[in-house]
Amino acid sequence: MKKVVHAACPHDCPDACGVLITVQDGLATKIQGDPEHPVTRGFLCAKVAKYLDRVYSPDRVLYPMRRVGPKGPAACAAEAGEGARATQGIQKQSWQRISWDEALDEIASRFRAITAEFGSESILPYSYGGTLGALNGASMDRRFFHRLGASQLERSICSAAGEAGLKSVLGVKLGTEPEQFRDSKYIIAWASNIHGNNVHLWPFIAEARRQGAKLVVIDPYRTRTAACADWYLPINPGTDAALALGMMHVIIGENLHDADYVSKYTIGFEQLQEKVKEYPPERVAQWTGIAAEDIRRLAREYATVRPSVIRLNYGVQRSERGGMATRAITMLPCITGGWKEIGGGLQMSLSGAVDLNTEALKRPDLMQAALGREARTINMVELGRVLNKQNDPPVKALFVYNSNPASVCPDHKEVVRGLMRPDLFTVVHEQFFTDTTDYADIVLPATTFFEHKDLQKGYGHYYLQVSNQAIAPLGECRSNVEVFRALAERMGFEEECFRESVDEMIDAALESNDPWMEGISRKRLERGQVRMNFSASGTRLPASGGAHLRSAGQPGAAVPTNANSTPTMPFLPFAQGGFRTASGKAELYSESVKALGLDPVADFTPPTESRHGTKGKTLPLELLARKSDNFLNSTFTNVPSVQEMEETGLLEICADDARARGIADGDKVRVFNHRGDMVLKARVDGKVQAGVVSASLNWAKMTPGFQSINALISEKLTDMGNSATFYSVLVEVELSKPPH
Ligand SMILES: Nc1nc2c(c(=O)[nH]1)N[C@H]1C(S)=C(S)[C@@H](COP(=O)(O)OP(=O)(O)OC[C@H]3O[C@@H](n4cnc5c(=O)[nH]c(N)nc54)[C@H](O)[C@@H]3O)O[C@H]1N2
Ligand SMILES: Nc1nc2c(c(=O)[nH]1)N[C@H]1C(S)=C(S)[C@@H](COP(=O)(O)OP(=O)(O)OC[C@H]3O[C@@H](n4cnc5c(=O)[nH]c(N)nc54)[C@H](O)[C@@H]3O)O[C@H]1N2
Ligand code: SF4
Ligand SMILES: [Mo]
Repeated sequence: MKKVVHAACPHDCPDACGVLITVQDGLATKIQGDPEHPVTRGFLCAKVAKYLDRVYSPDRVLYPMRRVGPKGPAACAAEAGEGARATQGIQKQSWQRISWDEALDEIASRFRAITAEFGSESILPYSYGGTLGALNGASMDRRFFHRLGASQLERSICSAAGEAGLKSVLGVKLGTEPEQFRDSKYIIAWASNIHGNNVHLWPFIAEARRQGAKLVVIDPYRTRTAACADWYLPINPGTDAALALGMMHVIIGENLHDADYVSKYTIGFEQLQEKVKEYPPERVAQWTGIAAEDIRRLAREYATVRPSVIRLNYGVQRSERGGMATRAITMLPCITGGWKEIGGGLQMSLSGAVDLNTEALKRPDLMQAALGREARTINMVELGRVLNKQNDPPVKALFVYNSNPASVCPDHKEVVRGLMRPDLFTVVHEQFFTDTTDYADIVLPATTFFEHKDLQKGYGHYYLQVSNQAIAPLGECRSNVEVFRALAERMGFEEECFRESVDEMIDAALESNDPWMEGISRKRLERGQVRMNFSASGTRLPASGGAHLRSAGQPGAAVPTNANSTPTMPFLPFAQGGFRTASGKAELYSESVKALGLDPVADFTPPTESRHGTKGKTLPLELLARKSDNFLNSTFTNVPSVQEMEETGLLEICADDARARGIADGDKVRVFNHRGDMVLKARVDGKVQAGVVSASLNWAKMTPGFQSINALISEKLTDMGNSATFYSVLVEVELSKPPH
């Protein structure tokens, strides 16, 4: 029997694609994009187009496993007498298959014993972006750990600094919808690797360019998007706040701002006007490496070629002062009034539009009941320090799911040292034998999105979806929801919520007072994507439509995109104010930012670990430890057909910096700082400027010496949001000496 199942890609990606899975006699035979999805429109990125290879990979974890060999990847490889290839064949040497009953019993009894001796907060859950599904991302797991009284995890490794910066101005994570980029005349991709990380925005940009729009890219790395831009501005890492302040110096100084919008909908303009006087283009040029004349031109074009829109992505906020940088950039459309126009404004995260009932999903009240107070919170970025130094109480058990910290977490060597602790009981729920399973005591097999049902929101568009289950779980795989349900039962937790079905949980999540959720039911979502119900809220809709509405023949009229969707009108969240800050205005001056000890307007200080920073004299090069275009953080790195698309193990360096060190393209080089080192292959390809080098994230066990590039990254947190500082790192590079 053949059927086509509607699903949604759950990976940590703004696009949240609509997916169609063809199933023949219980076997998935084809994956394709859902052409009905108005944003992702029928195509998938190259890696997910190969998803059948991932689902049916011979390397999947299919059964619960108990460790029998020593912890660590070296042990696994040595035992197998082979190189450090992450295949199940090698891994099997360290593992013994056990039943689910044995696995659950062992986990429950260890958790009980640890709680009795050290308290329940010595148990730490560790999860992040494996799936963004509302249920398998954060529901039964949270109920379980709340009821257990485990430590809470501050999940700030990715975007917290930027979210705090954005919200300090807007009060909410909303912005320009991707569909409107086709109506823009001036598009700035600011720290935004669109072809790599957000590919479904590209067709809208291409459409705008066919109608004469200009694309500007601001990025220290010459991405594929930068290579095809009309204007590429390489910027020194971590200096974006200076550029935004410099642009506002020009815009305000030349009276190019929208005085009417500013007076109606913002507060703090006078203070901003004073502040930007400190940032004339000549001064900003010294930090950013962008010529003063270019800064002037950028500011003038941005303010006058309209509509203009900024696609701001998370690259700027992985920097020590990333919150402030995001804050300063977010002010730009607030002073130009760009928010009023279809195709104007700014997009970073749009996730604030979907107000799921997270209390019902996560049940934080269970923690109160268990402990009589909030459990302590541990920042996921600081895992290395926490495992090695935290003592009040020490972490004695770690439960990892939806994450691969032994690859993705800063200060990799400290993380590994912690994971090697013989007294640490580690459970990893995974689809594959990753870097982190190398340190697990118990590995549990996890389903992929083909094998379970979930509710899927996106952060790069305004559509909600249900991802239906397409095939039965492989082997003995279980979803996150089912694992924590089973564990709750083993622990004797009797609350009704641990027995809720998946459909009941979806229904509970959708039960929300938010008018934008009106009329959005599970039944509708099961058939396909549904746009947030903006028309239910009294949000101002424009009197005359954008180009796409005109081409549909009815200016300003409702245009249904597909039978299952709410009619779509361009959504302009801030056309008439509507900011969700304390003042209700866009806050160019913010008391809450001041309360953090930061400049209440905005300012620029170079990151300490940068060439202009206080540690700038210690090492000469700034490292961008980037993501790969064809992987998703550390996911997909082990799938052979995906590996073929991505060259790994490179250290990209400019010709001058290479020559000064006697390095030629293809040489083996050592990149190092006081935290760690890694041997990579030099690539002199013009992607980075002098003073900057780049290397990308991969599984540690795929590289010689089992190192992740995160061995060079510090645990230092950002100015806002306690995020990681992956892009504020100083290093040196030298020719690698042969071992003998
Ligand atoms: N193919 C692919 N897609 C992905 C991911 C992936 O790993 N691979 N990861 C997913 C995840 S988890 C996320 S959070 C999103 C992230 O997607 P993005 O927000 O795009 O994040 P990054 O790739 O970290 O950074 C974007 C760009 O910022 C640049 N950059 C670095 N430092 C600076 C700086 O100081 N200033 C400026 N102007 N630019 C800077 C980088 O070179 C990069 O090209 O993408 C998601 N999508
Ligand atoms: N150097 C450097 N480091 C980085 C970054 C960078 O740009 N550079 N990016 C950072 C960012 S933005 C992020 S978001 C983090 C991402 O860090 P993580 O969230 O840890 O992301 P992944 O590496 O994708 O690992 C997710 C794991 O979850 C597993 N998984 C997928 N679905 C499920 C499921 O349903 N159940 C279970 N149990 N497991 C599942 C996958 O197999 C995968 O191994 O990495 C950060 N680390
Ligand atoms: S990873 Fe992103 S672009 Fe690729 S299929 Fe998933 S949502 Fe779409
Ligand atoms: Mo991320």
